[in-house]
Amino acid sequence: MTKVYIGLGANLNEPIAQLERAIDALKSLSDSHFVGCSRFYGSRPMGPQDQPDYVNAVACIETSLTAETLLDALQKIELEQGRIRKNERWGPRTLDLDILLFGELQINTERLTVPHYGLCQREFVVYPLLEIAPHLELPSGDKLTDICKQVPLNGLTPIQ
Ligand code: A4P
Ligand code: MG
Repeated sequence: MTKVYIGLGANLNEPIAQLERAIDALKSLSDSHFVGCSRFYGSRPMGPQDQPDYVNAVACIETSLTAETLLDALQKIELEQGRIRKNERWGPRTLDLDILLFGELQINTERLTVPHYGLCQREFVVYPLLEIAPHLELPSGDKLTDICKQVPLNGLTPIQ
């Protein structure tokens, strides 16, 4: 089994309910065991500012799926929750599920970049991650606690 951290984000159609539903879906993933989830956090939109604030969280699962098969499953959950992919980069969405870390693996394929390319810069990723994995080290050897020191909170607020 591989320990995997998944970033959850939503800012449309009752984002809290979207995240709750996504967590239920993660609990039902095949060949996987749900370990836990951070609190939910309100965050300011990264990217276009003319969109609602986001609700973000980070969940942990253990899985024997491959990273590609897990991505398929996560994209299926996004679609089931009404995600419409538009061309606008960083635009609003009912649900976004990103593979942040997949064990110690570093993946660079057409479909997958792991660790997630934005992991170390985004307050709505690093702080929820720190909450559930305070001793985490990235495959690069960097400690999550050190990364957090470089990332301002930017208004990130726990809402649960
Ligand atoms: N992909 C590559 N690597 C991964 C990975 N590690 N996990 C590919 C998941 N997917 C990965 O994703 C586009 C493609 O990325 C997928 O087909 C997959 O093969 P997408 O979800 O369709 O597109 P996207 O999410 O709109 O693009 P992007 O650039 O990944 O956006 P982000 O980085 O997810 O940002 N503000 C706040 N406060 N909170 C947020 O959560 N999220 C975004 C979206 C913008 N602003 C935000 C937030
Ligand atoms: Mg995404």
